[in-house]
Amino acid sequence: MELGVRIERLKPLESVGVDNIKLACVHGGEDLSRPMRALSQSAVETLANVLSTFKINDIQMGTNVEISLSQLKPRRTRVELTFIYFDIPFWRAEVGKIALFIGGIAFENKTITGEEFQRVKESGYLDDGTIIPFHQFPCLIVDGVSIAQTGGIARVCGKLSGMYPRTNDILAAQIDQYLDIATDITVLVSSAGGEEDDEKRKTLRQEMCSGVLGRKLQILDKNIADDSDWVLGQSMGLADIAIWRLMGWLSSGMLDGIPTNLLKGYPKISRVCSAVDMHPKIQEWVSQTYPKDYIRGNYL
Ligand SMILES: N[C@@H](CCC(=O)N[C@@H](CS)C(=O)NCC(=O)O)C(=O)O
Repeated sequence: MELGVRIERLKPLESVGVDNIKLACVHGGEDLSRPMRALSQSAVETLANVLSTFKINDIQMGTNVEISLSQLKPRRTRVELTFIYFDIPFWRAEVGKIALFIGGIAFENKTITGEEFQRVKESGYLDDGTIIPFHQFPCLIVDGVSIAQTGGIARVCGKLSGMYPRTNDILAAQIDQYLDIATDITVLVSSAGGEEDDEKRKTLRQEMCSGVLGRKLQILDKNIADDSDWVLGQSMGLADIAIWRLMGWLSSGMLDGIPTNLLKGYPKISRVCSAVDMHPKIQEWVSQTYPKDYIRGNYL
């Protein structure tokens, strides 16, 4: 069941949250303001987290926000989370980490060195005995259970943070499509990394840009919404974050053979990347966790 929350009053502040907006709860035309007041503190916090993903300009008096009732159920106050990845902001880990950050959910950030990675590839365990299911990263430990695979991790983090629906299967599948195309593109581009000869690798990537990679980007661009800043819907979501970081990597100039103007010709991908990059929560995350001179990409 979806619950409509109407924004009744908005103070002109820079961020959106339950403190600076007055909400009215409506469902099917029925005013549910009283039950709204009866919501538990953790439900109100969840609501605030969902609302904080909106840009201030997207929210006005009378704005209707659809929120799944399950998102408003009090969630467990404490889940022990450890995110394990390399010390780089690659999309595979960033999409989950940023969802937790936006949701205000604390997690331990564990980085793995290249030497330990080689041992994990062999054994499937960290040096401290933590299980790494498929000998790959990222890996998320949730209350002692090791979870692998970028998509699965993103979904868990999204559910905990309210950024991935628990009851809307269609929206969930739509989000999944973009996580999976991001994986397809990553696998495609990474395939050239196996070529040890520098010149041949560069040529392979150049050919990709005008060939298979260009085709994928064109198809992705075509599938992005026309009427919003975002890939799907009216607020930033997991799909946007995944595309932003993936394209940031591809257009950063760090991959020999892939030009920094890669996104020229893909206006909707560019638009999404710029919108994510400017989002206040992303700016906050970047300033807290990225090296000062880190090139996040060229969005044109
Ligand atoms: N299917 C996995 C792939 C993850 C992956 O390839 N991770 C890389 C590091 S970014 C890795 O661990 N590679 C080592 C290997 O595949 O053996 C996912 O979606 O998370």
